[in-house]
Amino acid sequence: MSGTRLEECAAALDDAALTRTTLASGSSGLHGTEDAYRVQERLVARQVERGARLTGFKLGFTSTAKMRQMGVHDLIHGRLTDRMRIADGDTFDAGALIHPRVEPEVAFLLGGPLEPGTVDPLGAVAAVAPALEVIDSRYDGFAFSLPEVIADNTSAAGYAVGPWRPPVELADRGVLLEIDGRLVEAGSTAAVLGHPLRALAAAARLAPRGVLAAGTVVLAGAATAAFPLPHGVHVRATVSGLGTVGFSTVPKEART
Ligand code: OOG
Ligand code: MG
Repeated sequence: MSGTRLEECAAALDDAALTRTTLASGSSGLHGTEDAYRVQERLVARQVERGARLTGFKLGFTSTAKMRQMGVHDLIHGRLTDRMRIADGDTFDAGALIHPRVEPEVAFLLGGPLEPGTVDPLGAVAAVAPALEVIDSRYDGFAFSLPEVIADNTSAAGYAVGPWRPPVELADRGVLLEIDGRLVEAGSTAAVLGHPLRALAAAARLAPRGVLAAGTVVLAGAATAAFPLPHGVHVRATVSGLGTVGFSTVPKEART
């Protein structure tokens, strides 16, 4: 694809997010993951031009629960910005989003740079925490091809991270997603590539050089399927041994 065409794809996705409209899958003519990551780069650059600051790196489709839900079977990655950050315990206005979903994750905080191809990624980890990711596809009905979801910055829209703690063993920890105290999804950290540290190793393999710098948050990918995010509820994720993270959503009638 020409540079102009890549830029047009990024602009279409950017406009969809800004105007709360969706694109039809297949409308872009986007094929191939290399072009898709080029579009993602341009899409994120547009957000940065509007003042967003890059804060993190996210992996997607690291669990079979997610791959099955979305019908996409390859690991993908995207970028997180400060504009997507939801403070733990805060109230989040999802009114600017199209059709948000929420999913429970594990987050890593890098204490030092994670160099490409690092075999022992734990050495770069300063802290771990339970996390919630809010995803919001800019495609109709969350229906997309692999290149399309990559171009769309892997549906990234928001993320909340619980209290950071020094790394603990993350193998086979129970993961719960609750809405107003009702259990809506349950799984295990083992669902994330067998162990969330494998997601971190994948990040080291896939991230462009310099992206995984000290202070970067890395989301390992959802351990369960994502759940539609309702208005006016409290959402909570718990990872056994790691703790909880939660936020409330603004009631529909209270939105401005
Ligand atoms: C893409 C985002 C996938 C995950 O944790 O697997 C993702 C989507 O499901 O729309 O963030
Ligand atoms: Mg996710």
